[in-house]
Amino acid sequence: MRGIKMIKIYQEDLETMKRIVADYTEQVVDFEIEAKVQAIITQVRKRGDQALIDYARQFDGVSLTDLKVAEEQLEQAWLQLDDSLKTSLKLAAQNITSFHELEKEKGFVDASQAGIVRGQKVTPLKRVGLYVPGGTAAYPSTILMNAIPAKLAGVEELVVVTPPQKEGINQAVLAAAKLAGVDAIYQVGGAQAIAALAYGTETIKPVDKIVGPGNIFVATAKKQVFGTVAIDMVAGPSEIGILADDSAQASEIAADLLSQAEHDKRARAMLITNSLSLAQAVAKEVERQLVNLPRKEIAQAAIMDRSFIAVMPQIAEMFDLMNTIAPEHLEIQLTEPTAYLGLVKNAGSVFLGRYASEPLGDYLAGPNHVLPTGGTARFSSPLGVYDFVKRIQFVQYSKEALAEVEKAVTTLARTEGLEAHARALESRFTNYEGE
Ligand code: HSO
Ligand code: ZN
Repeated sequence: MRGIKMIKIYQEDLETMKRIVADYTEQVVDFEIEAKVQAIITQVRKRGDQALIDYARQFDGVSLTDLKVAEEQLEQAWLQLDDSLKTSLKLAAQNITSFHELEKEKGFVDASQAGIVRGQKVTPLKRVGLYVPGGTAAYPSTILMNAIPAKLAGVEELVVVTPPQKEGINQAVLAAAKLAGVDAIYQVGGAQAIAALAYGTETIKPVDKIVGPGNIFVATAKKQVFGTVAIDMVAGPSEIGILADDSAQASEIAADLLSQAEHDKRARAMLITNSLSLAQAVAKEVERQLVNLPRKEIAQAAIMDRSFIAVMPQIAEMFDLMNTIAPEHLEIQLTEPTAYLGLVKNAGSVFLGRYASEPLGDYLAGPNHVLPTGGTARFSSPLGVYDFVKRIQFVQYSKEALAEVEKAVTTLARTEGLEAHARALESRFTNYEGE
């Protein structure tokens, strides 16, 4: 079975496997694109709306009279949406809302020391921009996953930018935006959209944070405007890692691997198992199921170039390797899956057991589908309500409480050579006037 040319099966020791998976991680910086993006940003800053209209003609082949999509169009899109799609979107929105409600963060006040009040308050960002890609990658589900947490956080103004389309903007996207409470949609895409959100034009007001997926131009532009505004993360191609033993069904594992492989030629689908017979059965199933997929060309490239099965005898080693990979999605298809949750150190989102097939989470279980990729789950988290708020801290001291710490503060200040700092404190007790 090792002769299968489709998905590689490795039977190596842990250290060798770790070296092999490291080779799959890519980091690309394209200087040519960096320069092009910089030029576009400069044009938008100089020429505002007119630059956006010119780029729409040049890049999208669309002559725009209005950058903003009329409110009635959103309304219409929702009303005219197919009933079963409406019901599905509503159910998804409900589950995403109930899950993300639980992420809401409260501030605190600490008055446990006499004469001292300290605290932290949580405040929503005022304006947020959400980038929605054009064409077939314009996913209504992604609008819900970004917009719902933003709205729950209390963001005042949430605007969507999306590339103008000759045939008009995807109706399902407009409908999802309406359902999620998006405040305005502008027809502008690419690096120019990111520039408009960061710096503002006559029509588009500058935002505080830009979120949402996009192509290499969008990702590069987001990196370039970071600092002027906040950004979410720069998402790479989708990934799925599956840990399975003999209790799993090969056809189901193969189907789940393919679900992420169909996203992108650079997507990664990885199975780590302690069963050679499962590995062989999954490889066969992947090949069999692939032939019938509408997006087989994309899925096949991902399976051949970027995916693998690793057979490892020990469950502890299986987790060790998977934690090194830090996959965006992790399925645990072992007997008693929940018992293993403690061994998961690095993953974006975990799917436990046979019935938690990954696409369930892509659409409607409730956890977010905007997740860290490319190993960044080592240090970052799913998109959530907490990404749309900031924290502000405060203190209040009585005169007596300040007197108690005066010496400590002035000592620290003078050690740092900051005399004015020390005197500011002392001015509460000593009058320097006329000195
Ligand atoms: N699996 C994708 C999200 C998505 N799937 C959107 C379907 N639509 C990235 O995690
Ligand atoms: Zn997906």
